[in-house]
Amino acid sequence: MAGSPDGPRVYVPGAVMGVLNVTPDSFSDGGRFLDPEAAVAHGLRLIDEGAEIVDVGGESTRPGADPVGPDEEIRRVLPVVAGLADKVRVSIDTRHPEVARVAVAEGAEIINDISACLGSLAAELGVGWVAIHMLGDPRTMQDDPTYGDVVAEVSAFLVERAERAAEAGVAEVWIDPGIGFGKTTRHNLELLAGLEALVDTGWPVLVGASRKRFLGELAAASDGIDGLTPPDDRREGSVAVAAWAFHCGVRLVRAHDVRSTVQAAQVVG
Ligand code: HH2
Repeated sequence: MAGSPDGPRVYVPGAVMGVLNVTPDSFSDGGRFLDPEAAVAHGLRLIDEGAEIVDVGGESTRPGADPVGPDEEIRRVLPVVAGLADKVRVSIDTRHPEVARVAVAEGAEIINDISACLGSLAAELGVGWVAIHMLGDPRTMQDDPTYGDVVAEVSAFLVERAERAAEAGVAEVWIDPGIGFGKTTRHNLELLAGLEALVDTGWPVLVGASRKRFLGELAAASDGIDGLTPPDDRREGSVAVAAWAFHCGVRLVRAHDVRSTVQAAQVVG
């Protein structure tokens, strides 16, 4: 919500980034959009449902995932970026500079970067950049992640990266606490509880908790069953996190279930 105490209240809803994984092995939509036509059709659906950005990725970064070489990643994402970039803002979800370069040449406007190392490339290419916090790399990040104060440490890391990128000339910098990237369920919940601290840094905040494992764990516990609910069955928790994030001042939520998340944005602003 914006506006002075005496002036009219102006509601500025948060925005939604739709997830489009062109991979065989993503934890939720893996294998569903490997065919470029199916992927572009899904991207168009996400736009219809209200996504302001479609995030195209060609490598799963779920815990334990095997890395993918840049050539294969480019082969997967390029036709999809090309098919969507004149219809919506496309972000390229990659940690590989070669992939970011060709995706931007094809029309991607934002580099969504789990390595948090591609800020100078974003400056060189004149595109936006998302710095995500991750502890280690996807293969090992869930091996006993440890923090003193997770909110303070993640925040300090992101602010340092964001300042460096802005100094290098990136005009659009986002910071993202990296829910699930080297974090236990408790760390994820502490980061969500502390989102206002990230928002208070003044950098626009993006949160991506959609369908992640900790939500499966919490949903199973509330259903009174052992283990995890499957990713497709984590929508309620995902939308609850989105509503909370928007309430805390987060401007962008990355989501598989775009329609429900847009509704949360409209309700909470
Ligand atoms: N999480 C994933 C991928 N990209 N980008 C941002 N900015 N924030 C996130 O939290 C984030 C992200 C992992 O989720 P997903 O893409 O759905 O699965 P996978 O890595 O298995 O492809």
